[in-house]
Amino acid sequence: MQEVLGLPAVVRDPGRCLVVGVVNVTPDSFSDGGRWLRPEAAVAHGKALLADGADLLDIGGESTRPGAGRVDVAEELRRVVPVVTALAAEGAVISVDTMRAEVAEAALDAGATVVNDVSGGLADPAMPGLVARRGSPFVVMHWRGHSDAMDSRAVYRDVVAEVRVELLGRLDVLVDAGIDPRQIILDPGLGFAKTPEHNWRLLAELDVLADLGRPLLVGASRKRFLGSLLAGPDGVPVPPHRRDDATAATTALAAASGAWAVRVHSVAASADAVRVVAATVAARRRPEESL
Ligand code: PMM
Repeated sequence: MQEVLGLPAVVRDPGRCLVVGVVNVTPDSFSDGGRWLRPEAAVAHGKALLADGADLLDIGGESTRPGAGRVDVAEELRRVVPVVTALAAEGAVISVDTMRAEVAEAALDAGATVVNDVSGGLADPAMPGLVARRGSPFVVMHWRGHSDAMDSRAVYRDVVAEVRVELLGRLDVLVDAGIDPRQIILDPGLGFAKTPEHNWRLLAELDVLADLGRPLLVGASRKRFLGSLLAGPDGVPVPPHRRDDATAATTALAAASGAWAVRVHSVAASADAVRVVAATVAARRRPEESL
């Protein structure tokens, strides 16, 4: 597994795919909007995810569901900072899910370690400079524009090849901006300017992206393509909270393809799944020890 500069020892090399638990402090996220909007509820939820086996917590105050508008920066800070402060005090390793340098900086000051930017540093020109200056691990997701426009940009001739090239392009730009490449974690951005077919294709060929020389984070949890897959005869997608078993299946697939981490809303089954994959991989590497 490739090194990520700036991570604390507890999550540096666990010998398996890491599990990142999601804490959305938002009224409108598609998967869990409104449930953890009060800081006390968000903190309690974060603690429950840690108890279920989360290695990191990803805390965000802006919904990126398709069609969503932007939240203003003061409100995003108001949602995120107290929750980061409280969960950092519990010893959690925290990533802040934000496209804004100002929010990222406040979260880092409050105890966050990782910056998770779904725009990969494109939405805020100040983000690359901040990440370079702070030396924080930086999740760079594949992104083609804000949520109100992304569905119209889900056009590819070869989604895997194009996501690969566009992520490599971001890597170049960010390194030119002064970020150490060892800080960078890449993410294919499932559901962001992607149709269900694009998401399945990316999941099927994650190994192509896992080969880019940087760790890969995969966020399939509760996304629409899982809801559509599981639709009943009426064709109605199952609701987000009924997508967790399918999410755990995607965790196993991602871990088996060499993903560094998965980002999930419900942690327990994924924490088991990454251990199953690690044990299987370890057994495969020691054929002389098997009967
Ligand atoms: N997906 C969502 C939000 N943040 N961050 C990364 N790095 N990768 C993702 O796939 C991702 C993300 C959308 O899901 P949510 O609104 O339910 O959290």
